[in-house]
Amino acid sequence: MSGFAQELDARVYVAGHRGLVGSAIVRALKARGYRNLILRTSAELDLRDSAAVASFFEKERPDYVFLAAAKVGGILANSTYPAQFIYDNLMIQANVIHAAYRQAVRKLLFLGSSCIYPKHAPQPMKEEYLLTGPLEPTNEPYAVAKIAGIKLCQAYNRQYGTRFISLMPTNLYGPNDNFDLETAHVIPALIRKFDTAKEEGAPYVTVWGTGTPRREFLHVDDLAAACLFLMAHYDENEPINVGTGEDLPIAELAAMIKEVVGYRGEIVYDRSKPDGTPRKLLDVTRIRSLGWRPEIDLEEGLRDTYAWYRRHLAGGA
Ligand code: GFB
Repeated sequence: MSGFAQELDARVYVAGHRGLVGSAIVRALKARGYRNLILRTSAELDLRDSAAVASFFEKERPDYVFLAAAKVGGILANSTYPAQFIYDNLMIQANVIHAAYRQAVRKLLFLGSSCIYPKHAPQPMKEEYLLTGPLEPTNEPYAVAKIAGIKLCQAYNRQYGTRFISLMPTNLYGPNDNFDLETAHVIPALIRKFDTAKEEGAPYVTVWGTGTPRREFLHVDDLAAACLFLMAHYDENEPINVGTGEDLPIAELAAMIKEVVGYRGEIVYDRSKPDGTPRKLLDVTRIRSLGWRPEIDLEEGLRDTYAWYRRHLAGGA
């Protein structure tokens, strides 16, 4: 059992601390009283550069690493920039995981994604469905990189006796998300679209696809709580799913966001845009059996995220 929960003086490196996930992990660590956080922006440390990552680890010698740095994006960004999605993620993971091994990091937590599972996996998706069928084509390069990250952790554990764990989050949302319409995931995209339409009095909002795909959404503060919990309590070689265990159709999500924003116009579906995978619900039996469950329900989380958007980005985003 790790002493992470008690070691408030430990040197904790959060890779990707400005992103949706990394910033939530930093908030959670600070709230628990961790005093020695190691943080670098991508301008200060390019994680795709092996030599730079190796010398950073040699100098800083972190005890614990949360690997939340990644090239991420919504369905359109994944299809538009497949080379960057596979290259950046492979490099970031390989460099950080190898340096963590070389510098004898006590424990590392790698963040994967629910898109690692086969497109037509039975629902809900159990951890053991990994590599049992073809992937969803719109994000295959990203998924292949994330699968490589899991395999890196497992191979290093087996050969070198490291303690590198992998966590598979479902679709995430919350403060510090990317609200750029071309590259965003569905929740920030729809928050922005409905908010702009309300401000401008537009008669309708366009939602991509058919509205029928189902997705599961987890607030990033719940994910961050799970990351700290697993850093303290999970030591298995197998990845572990983190989600709510509940999903809903995109059409229902759109109706909820419309309501939260207070927009009164219509919703129009653009069927020229891809639906992506039909369903992506995680089986969360494993993490539930360890005693962890999420606390923020979707409506509350959407209200919180919309309030954050209004405070930080509305108008100038
Ligand atoms: O969130 P999203 O981009 O990612 O799309 P995926 C989810 C669903 O919402 C798709 C629909 O069916 C979209 O067609 N959608 C409707 C929209 N309106 C919009 C919109 O305005 N913007 C966006 N982005 N979607 C990603 C993967 O897949 O999920 C990543 O590409 C990653 O690799 C991430 O795994 C969690 O759930 O389809």
